[in-house]
Order: sequence, then structure tokens, then C-alpha cells
Amino acid sequence: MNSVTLSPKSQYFIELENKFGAHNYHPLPVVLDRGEGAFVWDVEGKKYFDFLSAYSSVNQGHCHPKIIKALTDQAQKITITSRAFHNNLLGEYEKFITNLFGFDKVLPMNTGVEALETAVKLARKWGYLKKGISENCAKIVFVEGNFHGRTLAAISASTDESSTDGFGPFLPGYEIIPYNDLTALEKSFQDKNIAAFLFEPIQGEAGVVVPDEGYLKGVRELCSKYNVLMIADEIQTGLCRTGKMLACDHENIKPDLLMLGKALSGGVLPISAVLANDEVMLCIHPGEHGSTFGGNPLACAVAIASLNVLLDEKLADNAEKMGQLFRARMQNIKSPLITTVRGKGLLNAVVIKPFGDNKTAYDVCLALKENGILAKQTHTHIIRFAPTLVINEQQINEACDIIEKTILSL
Ligand code: IF1
Repeated sequence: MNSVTLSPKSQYFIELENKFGAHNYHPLPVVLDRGEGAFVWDVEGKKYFDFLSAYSSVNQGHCHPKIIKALTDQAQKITITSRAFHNNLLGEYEKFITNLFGFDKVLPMNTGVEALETAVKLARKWGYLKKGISENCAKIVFVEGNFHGRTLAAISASTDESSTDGFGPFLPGYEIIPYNDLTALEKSFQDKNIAAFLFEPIQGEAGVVVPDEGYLKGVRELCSKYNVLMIADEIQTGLCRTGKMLACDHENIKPDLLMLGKALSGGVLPISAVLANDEVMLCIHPGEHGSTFGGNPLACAVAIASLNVLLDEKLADNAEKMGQLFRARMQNIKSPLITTVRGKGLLNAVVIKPFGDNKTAYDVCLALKENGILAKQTHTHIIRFAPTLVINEQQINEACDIIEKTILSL
């Protein structure tokens, strides 16, 4: 089923990428040129439900008019000042986002992995200046199956050889323990050089792995007990994706550092952030960290608009309601192909059995594409379903009808 016939127009664009672009991805054979709300269109004008949402970057829907207006208005005033000078939007944005999430301060960056790098540097600095860890001895605990980005500091924590193979040597000072295992976590904290525990409240790339009820609360308690910073990577799970503003909100716990990205910009440009209280944030002094574009006024305008859309349109509530409907519909599909349906809010995954002559989740995604749904497998047998959070009940039912028909046809 892997061979699909493509129009000359699609073929043309795919061949350009193949000839002139690095081969660091293997995209589904579809060429998109328009996005609006829950939908995208290919160059043939065929309409699709976007069930990946650019990995949760367009929670607010593609090209949300209020976010695009913020972008275009600001783009005609000033787009970047660098941090060598002040600007009239950075402070307003910092006040807005720190009040919204309840932290003293924010350090603005661009990509999600820069939030990871920032969190690692803050944790180490805090470890030396506040916890009294000896210089160059600070350690950070990560979990198996993590995904925090593609830089060397991120892949040094990875247990996925497709992320690490051939890129060594790796950053020292990392400990890896099993996910969803509070005993292993407490054991790791016996080492006085542990500065932080950095993890995803739900593991996205691992295949939407949801930890046991009480895990987040247990992490919070152990981090407080052993004076270890709790760092939540909510770059994918945050910003209403799992049915609450943050995945940590499901257990009413607050991390010491919060990492945000992706939908912080509504998918319009790269915007990320690390939020923390003064005790941690003020360990970094002028000239010790930053980036050319971090906190640029264009990003500030877009981020304020993106956060307001989440709040005004109550997208967390919608994600919760539509997610329950989606999982119920998936669980009702009478197919031996489906082994598990799991997730929270509109971050869900369906685990399938191998079928036909070792067909995989990729083949299901190809069939879904033919029927108007764009989704992506995360591993051989797991399909992540993550539509935009603006999807309504009629649309989610229509999409589930398509998914059901497709799976029953395999
Ligand atoms: C790719 C995965 C998802 C993330 C979490 C940090 C980052 C990501 C929890 C880094 C980024 C993206 C990266 C993108 C595909 C996508 C992805 F499949 F790679 F793992 F979503 F699950 N923390 N995830 O999910 O943010 O630097 O990319 O802005 O690399 O193909 P970034």
C-alpha cells in the first residue's frame, strides 16, 4: 500500500524537496498549501482534517484571524529590537504570561528545544548557587522514552537510538530512570548532586504515554522533599491540549520550572518560554544566557494574541469534551486491529496490531490521507490523533466516521 499515485503538481514539489533539501524527514506524500481552522488543503485543492496540528503548534486552529492580525499589525511597526535595547511589548507580554501561569518571571526563547537548553542551564546554575552542589557536579534526572528536542543537550537524555545514533559524545550529568516510577525517582534523589527532574507530564513522542493517576502529585512531593527542581516540559501537553491549560493542572500541582512552546505562537512563528520564580530565575545574570530573537516584539504580540484565543474560546474545555467523544468513538470501532486507545483531552493515540503482510501504522496513515484525515504514526504501531482544539462536535464525529470506515476497510 506504500505506493500511491501523485498528481504531477504534487510530484513536482516533492521532487524539489528531495533534490535540494536534507533528507531528515520522511513526510506523508501530500503537499499542503492552505490551512484554516481545523482543516488544511493540498495543492490539488483536496481538503483534510488536520489530526496532527503541527505537533500541537496550531491548537488555536490554522491561521487564526486574531493571531494573524496581531502578526500583521506588529510586523508593520517593528519586528525585532534585540535585547540590547528595551521595547514596548516585552514587559507587557512578560507581565501577562507570568500572571497567567503564576510565576515571578519568564525567560523568552524561540524553539522548544531552546526552552530545554534554558531549563538545563537554569537548573545547573540553581544547583551551584542555591543547593550548594560542587562546580560541574550537577546532575539532572530524565525518564526513558523522553523527547525534548534535537540539540545535543536534548538528545543526551534520549533513550531512542534514532535520536542518538551517530551523534555522540553526549552531555555528562544526566541520569535516566523509568517513567511513571516514583520508587525509581526517590532512589535517584538520594544523590545530593541532583539539581532537577525534567519530564513530560504525558509523553508525546513515546506514543501518548499517560502516567498513573497520582504520579504528578508524587513527583511534586518528592522534588519538594529532596530539594530538587521539578521541571515540566509542557511544550506539547500545555496550552489546553490535554483538556486543561496545563497537563499539570489535572493533579493541581505546580512545577518549579514550566517549559512552553509550539502553540504559544498559534503556529505562526517559533516562540518558547521558561517560567520560574525569582529563587531560580535570578540565578542567571545579565550576559549569561539569551538569543537574538528571544523576546522580540513580533513574538510578544503574537504570543499575547495566541494565549488570549485559548482563554476567550475556552479551548481547554472544548479539548476535554471533544477528547472524551473521540476516545469513546475509537473504543467503539469493532476492529481486531485496534489494541489500545489512550490519551487526555485532544492528545490521543490508537495502538494497532500489525496487519496484512506486516502493514504498520504508516499504512493506516496513508489510507487515512486518501480519505481526508492527516495523522502521523509516532512509532511502528502507534497513531497519534491530535486535531486542532477548535474542532467542534459535528466535525469530530465526521472525522471519527472517516477513521472508523478506514480502519474497518483494512
Ligand atoms: C521533530 C517529535 C513531537 C516536544 C517536547 C520539546 C520539543 C518537542 C515535549 C522541542 C518537539 C516536535 C519536534 C518535531 C516533531 C515533534 C515531536 F515527534 F519529534 F517528538 F511533538 F512529539 N519538548 N516536538 O514534543 O521543540 O525544538 O521542535 O520546537 O523534531 O520532528 P522544538
